[in-house]
Parts: sequence; C-alpha cells; structure tokens
Amino acid sequence: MTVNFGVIGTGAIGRTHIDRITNRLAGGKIVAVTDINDESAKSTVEEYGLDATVYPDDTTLLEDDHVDAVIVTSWGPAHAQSVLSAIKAGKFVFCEKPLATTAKDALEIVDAEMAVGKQVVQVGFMRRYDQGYKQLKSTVKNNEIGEPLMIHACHRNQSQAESYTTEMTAVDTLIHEIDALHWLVNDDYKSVRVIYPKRTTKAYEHLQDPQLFIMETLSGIIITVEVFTNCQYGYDIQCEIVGELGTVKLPEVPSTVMRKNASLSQAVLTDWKDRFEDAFDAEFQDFINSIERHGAVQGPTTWDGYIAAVTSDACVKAQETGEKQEIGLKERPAFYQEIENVAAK
Ligand code: NAI
Ligand code: ISE
Repeated sequence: MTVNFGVIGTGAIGRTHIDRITNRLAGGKIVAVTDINDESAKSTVEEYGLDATVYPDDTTLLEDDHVDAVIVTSWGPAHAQSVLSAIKAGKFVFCEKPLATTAKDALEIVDAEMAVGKQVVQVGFMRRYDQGYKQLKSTVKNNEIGEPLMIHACHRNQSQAESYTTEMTAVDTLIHEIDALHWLVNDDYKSVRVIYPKRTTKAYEHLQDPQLFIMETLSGIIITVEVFTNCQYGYDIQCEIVGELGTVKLPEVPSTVMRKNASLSQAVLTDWKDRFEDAFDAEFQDFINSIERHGAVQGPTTWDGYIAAVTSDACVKAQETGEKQEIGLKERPAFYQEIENVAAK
C-alpha cells in the first residue's frame, strides 16, 4: 500500500517533508498540496516534479478521496483548524509543532481523536526519533543512572530574523525541550520560571536573548534550559541528565577532526535541518509504516501536543510576569495511557 499525502503549507519545512517522502522514504506519495500563497504551492509541485493536484484551500484538499493522510505545515495558529477538519474528513494527520496555540484548541483535537477511537494524529516532535535522545531515554528507563534528579539542557540557534520575538523563544523554540524533557524522565511539569541574563548585543533590540527557563516536575526534578537564539557560532543542542548514580549526556554530533595551522578543529552544525535530518526521516517512516501495518499511528500524540500548549503558555506568562507559574494539566485520559503503554512495548 502507498500512503497518499496532501500537504497544507508548502513553506520551508513543508518542502523538506515533501522532499523526504518523494526522494528518500518508502511507501508515501504526495498527491495534493495547498498553500494560502498559491504560487508557493504551484512552484513546489514544479520544483519536486510532483504528480499532485494544487487545491485552493484545506477544505477542498480534504474532500479529495485519494488523500489518505495530511501533513500540516502551515503557520502555528492555523494548525488546529486544519487538524480538526482533517480528523472529521477521516484522514490521518501529521502536524508540525505546535499542535495548537491554545490548550482549549488542543483539547478539542484530543476529543475529536478519541471519538474516532484510535490514534490518527502524530505531532512533529521529532527529537523522540533522534538516536541520542532515544539512548538517553533507554538509559533512564533501564535505571542505569538511578533516579533522575536534574536535567541541564541548552538550545542554541546561530541567529534569528527580525520577526522572531521574545515569546517565540518559548512557543517556537523551547517547545522542543518542553516535549522531549518530560518524556525522557516520564514525568509531568509542575511549574516554570524564567531568568533573563545580560542581553547579547547580537540580537535585535526587541528580543530578550538569551533566556534561562527553570522548570520543576511533579516528582521534583529540576530542569534548566538555556535558550540562546543568536549565539553566532552554530546550532547546538545539549542535554545532560543527572541521576543518583551518574549522569548521561547527548553525544556530540559526529564530525571529522582537523589538524591544521597548529590547531585542532571540529565543525559545528549551523542548521536544525541538518542536526535532526535522520530524526525527521525516522518520524515520517514510522508514520507511514504505522498506517500501512496497523491502520493507526503511534508517534507523539495529541495529548503530548496538549501538554506542550499548556506548558508553553505558562512559559509566556512567566516571561510576562517575571514570576513562577504553576502548570496545571488535566488528568490524562485512559485512551492516551493505553496508547503510551502500547508504544512502550
Ligand atoms: P514558513 O512560513 O516557511 O511556511 C509556512 C507556509 O504555510 C507558508 O508558505 C504559508 O503561506 C503557509 N500557510 C500559512 N497559513 C496557511 C493556511 N491556513 N493554509 C495553507 N497554507 C498556509 O514556515 P515553516 O518554517 O515552514 O514552519 C511551518 C511550521 O513548522 C510552523 O508551525 C513551525 O513551528 C514548524 N517548524 C517545525 C520545525 C521542527 O524542527 N520540527 C522546524 C521549523 C518549523
Ligand atoms: C524552529 O521553528 C524549530 O522548530 C527549530 O527546531 C528550532 O531550533 C528553532 O529555534 C525554531 O525557530
């Protein structure tokens, strides 16, 4: 079986996903695209030589019976509506982060999916498919470093466009750590506060950069995440878990070591696309294989999208008030507990 995809949003990451499905992965085909910028949709079809219909909007794309699954790669605030419509149209959905920009919208998606009775939505938290993060997860799960006590993480981007705001540090960038870190230690968040260090002069004036988020989980694990989005030197993702018996850390990205001009050097990546390319491929291959083999998906869930929405919202309030914010999650429905149990096997 081939999974026929419709793509809603043919911008930067939409195109990379089209490329991976068309040129690298097995079992998927792009048959439909749409973008509010019609030219973008048309040029994407040309650029990748797709045999795909260009639709004027998501509503008409979702009426196409040839489309089995949609990829939602529009701007964040547009995601929830497209995901809800796609679920109602009986499609599988791969939604880039964020699933929704409000907890209310995320819960509406959760309810719509539960009404279907199986997992049909996968959220694009690709770090769960990264080899390094997977090794961290199994180290903790196998109790190799004892009980986790602290996590120290950092998310550094080389630079940001002028349109990037202080709030985006939480909702656009930190959101990857928000998802990955509680998943690593199988815990939920309790609170967050943010500290603003001395500002870099290398950022636009409206942006507070860097920022230090301090989060606490229900079991008392303290998590520090430095987000520095104009660090100049490269794209650098770090994560160390400190346990009772030892520590475990993400590996450095492999790179050749050069000896030249009396110095020893190793390149640092500059782009998230390169850092997580294998993880993006793996998450999509899993999405395709799960539909083909099980008629349901098994990656990061809408409940994970809900946790991220509530938590990033609290992070923004912490930015605005300068005070610690409680993170109040609803009780996880049995539906999502069962999905997690199956995925953990
Ligand atoms: P982009 O701005 O390059 O592309 C978004 C595209 O969606 C644009 O072509 C725009 O015209 C289109 N669009 C907006 N609203 C639409 C609607 N209602 N219907 C149809 N098309 C619509 O943005 P980019 O960088 O591709 O990001 C897209 C999403 O992917 C964002 O939610 C972003 O947070 C996420 N993302 C995830 C990454 C990851 O590491 N997992 C990395 C980069 C982006
Ligand atoms: C971007 O949207 C991403 O998701 C990248 O993974 C992240 O590193 C970057 O900061 C975001 O702007």
